[in-house]
Amino acid sequence: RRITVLAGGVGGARFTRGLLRAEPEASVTVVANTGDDLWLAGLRVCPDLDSLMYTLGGISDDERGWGRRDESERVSAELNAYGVGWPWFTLGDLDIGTHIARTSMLRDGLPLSAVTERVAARWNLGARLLPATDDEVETLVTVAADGGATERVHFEEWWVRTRATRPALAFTQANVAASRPAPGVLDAIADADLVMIAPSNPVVSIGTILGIPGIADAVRQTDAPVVGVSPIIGGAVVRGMADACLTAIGVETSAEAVGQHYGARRHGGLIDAWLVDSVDASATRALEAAGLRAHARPLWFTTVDETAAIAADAIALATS
Ligand code: GDP
Ligand code: FO1
Ligand code: CA
Repeated sequence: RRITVLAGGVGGARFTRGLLRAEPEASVTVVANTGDDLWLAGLRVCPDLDSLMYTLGGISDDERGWGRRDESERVSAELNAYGVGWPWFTLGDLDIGTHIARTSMLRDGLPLSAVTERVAARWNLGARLLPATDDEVETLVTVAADGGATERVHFEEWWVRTRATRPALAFTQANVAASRPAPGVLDAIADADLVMIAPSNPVVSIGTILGIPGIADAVRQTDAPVVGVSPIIGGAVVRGMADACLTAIGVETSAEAVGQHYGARRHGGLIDAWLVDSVDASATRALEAAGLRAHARPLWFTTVDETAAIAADAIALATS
């Protein structure tokens, strides 16, 4: 069975780890968000690709959800002393090794997709990892500035430096109109037996992937069923800042509203089925009325086995 997952960082990585346990025989392709990527201290940093690689490779700091386990921060301290980079954005020493390797290959002229394949080959991921695009498409957040003006800051600055305390007025993806899906992305969606939308941030993770010209159409047109898992439980984000992102695009922070936002494929939307948490069971009727298959069950990723059971239920909902 060929399964293609659209994924962001932590939510996408944890979900995919469970999926691989539930479906050890499946051939899984992960299409990863690259909108959080940035140049920092001369290095190309790809937070969501790295969260996926480290988590699936079994080398992640699971408490934080990003970065390597058993990490040290000596190089970051040196960079801070030189005034290079962002003092509030910490790059671990082992993580910097990944960024140097990646940047070196990019400098040699390889596209990000080829670089990712080479870097990921070191770890036994059990899945193929594809960046959504080889082009630099970075998410910018519009926030209010002094004197009634607005300014745009990089997503990581808005989130990590100011913890989403400046209300987001809009999200834009620099350069997105001219970008193209990375090689293999459209085929992975068209040729899949099942497409899954991970419980990732619907705006800055999944929204950014779907904004790359051609990807949303591929999802609408694939012969495979498309199933999503809600990142919202009981009207709240499990972690992160998806609520602040959803508010900016005028979508309520609820499992039902996010399912409706993706919309039923039979009515021109992106999904056929939507898995919500048990506390959101009352939303299933409205979701079904909107043309979706809907089912409720606990959606907390407490253990890898429990996450595998969630992934298995999502597959059953989409394919039963
Ligand atoms: P990021 O790139 O690290 O922000 O990660 P993603 O975009 O992949 O996922 C972030 C989303 O994961 C957040 O909106 C959370 O609501 C969701 N999430 C995190 N843990 C869980 C969980 O245990 N269950 C569910 N259903 N969603 C989760
Ligand atoms: N998140 C933080 O909250 N603080 C950091 O200093 C930080 C550094 C960092 C370095 C590399 C990397 O791949 C990820 C990093 N993150 C950090 C996490 C991450 O950028 C964001 O939490 C997610 O992208 C949010 O979607
Ligand atoms: Ca992210």
